[in-house]
Amino acid sequence: MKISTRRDFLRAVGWSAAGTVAAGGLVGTAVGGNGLLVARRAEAATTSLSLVATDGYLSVPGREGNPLYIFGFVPVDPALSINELISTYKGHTKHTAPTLGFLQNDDIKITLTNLGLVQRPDLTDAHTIHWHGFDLPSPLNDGVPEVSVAVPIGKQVTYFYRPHREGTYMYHCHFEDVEHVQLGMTGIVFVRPLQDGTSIGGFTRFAYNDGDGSTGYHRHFAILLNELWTNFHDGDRDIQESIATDYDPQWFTINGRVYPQTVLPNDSASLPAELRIPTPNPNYDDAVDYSQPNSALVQVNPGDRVLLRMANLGYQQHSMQLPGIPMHVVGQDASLLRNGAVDTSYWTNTLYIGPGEARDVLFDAPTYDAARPSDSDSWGAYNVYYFKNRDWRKLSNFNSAAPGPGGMMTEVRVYSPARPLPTQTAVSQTYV
Ligand SMILES: [Cu+2]
Repeated sequence: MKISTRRDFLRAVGWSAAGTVAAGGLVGTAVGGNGLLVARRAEAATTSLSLVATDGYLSVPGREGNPLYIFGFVPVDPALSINELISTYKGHTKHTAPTLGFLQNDDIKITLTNLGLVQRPDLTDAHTIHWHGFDLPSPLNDGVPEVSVAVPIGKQVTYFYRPHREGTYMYHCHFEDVEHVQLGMTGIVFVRPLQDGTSIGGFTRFAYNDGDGSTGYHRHFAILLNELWTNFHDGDRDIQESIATDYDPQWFTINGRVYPQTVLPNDSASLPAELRIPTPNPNYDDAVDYSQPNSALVQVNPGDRVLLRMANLGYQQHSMQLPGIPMHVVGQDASLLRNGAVDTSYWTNTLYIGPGEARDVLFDAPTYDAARPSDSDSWGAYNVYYFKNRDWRKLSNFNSAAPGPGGMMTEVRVYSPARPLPTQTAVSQTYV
């Protein structure tokens, strides 16, 4: 395509469907290594969703009555007008951002609306969405403000994606990114392989186009690691500068929660109060928000093959352990760990993951044994295995008077066959 006008440019980078969508569709054929399929499905779909960007607060043990100031993304009804979005969501953000899952080669449109900040009306920052780790982004839709557009307060931009390579990734705001990422604008995005829905090796759902079922799973869970450093959060709240080289976080989170918040279910207004995380919002006369929607609880049946879709958007490396259950790392940074015919996946009891990195980790849930350490919740009796940071300094909740571990830890609950869990229908589903 000869590019002579701005409209041609937008078409060339995929902004306008008319310029880029190939007609028809072949079911994909594997080419080369890494299980990359290139063709779109004949029934390739378009998914549209909407997010808003604004500020708010979240609760951590040790800061009772003094919640941490955050920025974040909230999923919203696309039918709402900008004024309706502002009146409903401005100042009521959440962390972490919703886990997004799409099928390889489908078209995705995400509309981002910047609602502005209640606590900092002086701060006129734009926001963007950056899908981190994708190897074929169109620059205009990549959310890096220096080379694409950013969304000013009161405005909307619709991003367009067609993810060609399956795997687990992450997304974040890229505007003033050291600040906005730490403030909470982070989430997991994953791309399901075209192989999904076929039956290979006894599985119908897979992490990758592996061709042999070696990345098949029964249940999958999004696990996003972050840290919280009070200076950034209190500094932004109070119009004070933070020096990033002094970074010294106090809380270590999974999906925006610290243990034992991590084992509460996904937030829902239908839950009893003791299963939700209330946050008094100082900007609204301490009216209660529920700002930490995403559970890190891993509920499984004995014998399930389980996929942990992990990413780290903190600024430190973490080492995660699951004592009692070996972990099989089959994917790294959205790449199948296979080099031609050579299997480069590995088994480990300690998983290392650096900032901006992703891992796909499989494990097999053990049989239920009533003689092992066990407990029960509203679903039933379970054996518990702890998925936790290896570093004891990251297993406490700063300043909290509550006894016991905290921080970057959650539970794998293997339920008694007396009441098995139903088939999982969504990533990170929780059962109460
Ligand atoms: Cu931002």
